[in-house]
Amino acid sequence: MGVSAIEAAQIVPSSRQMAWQQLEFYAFIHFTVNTFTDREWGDGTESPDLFNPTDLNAAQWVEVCKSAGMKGLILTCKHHDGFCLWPSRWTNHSVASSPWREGKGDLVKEVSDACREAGLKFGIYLSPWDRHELSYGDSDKYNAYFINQLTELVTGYGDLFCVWFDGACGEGPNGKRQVYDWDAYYRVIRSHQPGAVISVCGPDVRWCGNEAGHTRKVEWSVVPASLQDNEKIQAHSQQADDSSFSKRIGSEEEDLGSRRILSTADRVIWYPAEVNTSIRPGWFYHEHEDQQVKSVPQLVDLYERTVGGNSTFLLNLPPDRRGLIHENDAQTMDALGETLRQMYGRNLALGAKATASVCKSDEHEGSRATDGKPDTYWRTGENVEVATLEIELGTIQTLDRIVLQEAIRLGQRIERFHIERLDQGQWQAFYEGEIVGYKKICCFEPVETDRIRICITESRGYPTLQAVQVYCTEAERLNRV
Ligand code: FUL
Repeated sequence: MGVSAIEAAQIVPSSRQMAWQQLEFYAFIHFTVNTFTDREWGDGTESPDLFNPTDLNAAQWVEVCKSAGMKGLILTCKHHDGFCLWPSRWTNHSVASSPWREGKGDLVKEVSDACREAGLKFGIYLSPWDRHELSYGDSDKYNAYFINQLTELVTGYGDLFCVWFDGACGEGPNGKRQVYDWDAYYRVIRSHQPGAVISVCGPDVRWCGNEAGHTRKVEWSVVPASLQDNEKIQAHSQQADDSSFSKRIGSEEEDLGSRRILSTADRVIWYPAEVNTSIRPGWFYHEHEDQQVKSVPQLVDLYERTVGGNSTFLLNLPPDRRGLIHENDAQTMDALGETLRQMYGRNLALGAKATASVCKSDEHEGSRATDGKPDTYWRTGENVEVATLEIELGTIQTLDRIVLQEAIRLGQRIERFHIERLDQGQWQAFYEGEIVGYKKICCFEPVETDRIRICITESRGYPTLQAVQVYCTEAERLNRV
């Protein structure tokens, strides 16, 4: 029993996890009959006649996502009400029975095509819980139905970057609780979409534990393997048809990967976190929430805590009854993108001289962390767990953000660090941190200096840094005004 820190550092991401992590920020799109009934959960009795967006334009959704700097989009192809946004041959409860595009439409196709055209990755949400389908609860029969639908989606719409499953589960009309055959679902995905991560109720991407935008101070990507089954447990998922989920903080465990946790684990895996939340209180569009769109400063804060906290950021944007992302949300996303581009547009350490206290070889010398290249990195030799990296900015600069990235292909290793600046010949610490992982955005009050030093004081085996970037976001923001 127990895994050592060195053993944990050997665990690395799969190539699909690596590709997914690099997307950083992407959209959830919740859209179905609920948009027209003003509900969060449909009960499956909704008539397909209700589904009739008057002005649907997937290109607008994609443009909105791109304007904010998002790299992908996940569409609710079927939510709990069972209504399919594509003309599934396994049910009539779909767009084919709706007045939209006279029953000839295929929204999954329109959205996946729009994504491809605009260079966004496309992913699918498919709810296993289906409140319309009569076979639900007759486990084998429903599992076959579900696999048929899943197969349509994973074979008919090009490459997917993600299949997103939640664990919601209920009783079928026969009064029996459905038992999902997760392993069979995973096999279908792996065989047709080997590049797609399976998220939440899946082996590749971990739900951060809440939908309120709460983030952990320390988010490990190497965690006990037992967490892989966590969200399959129905008690952990949304329990009621309301918006209270967006205020609740579940899964309170703050520490999932420290040495203390490792010492109690049987096995650890690479299982990185995704933070999902909605730009409005609900997942689906409700007119009465038009004035409750999160503000740009709130979203910047979320971005810095999620993407900058070794997680990815999955932000929901619900299209309205026209089939468009509402102006308030669209304008906010555009302003968010503009703000992030301003804040993170000018890396003051790009190409800066960086000197390491120790490095494994010339190939991994300190300046590899400031060369702006994603595939080069600084690392020390084996068993050198404490090291510093000094960066010369050339002239005195004002800074308030430092972005650090580990070369996670070699595992997640840094456990504790602080950052110092040279002030009249003296090194002074101004920031203390714990993990880094794929990306850590260190936010602090502006300091002035021409030299900083990253001091890694605890790590697993040896530390690496693939990137050190330095920004003065406040000045960039002020320049704009
Ligand atoms: C939950 C669902 O119950 C919500 O309606 C929403 O789709 C959210 C992302 O997942 O489990």
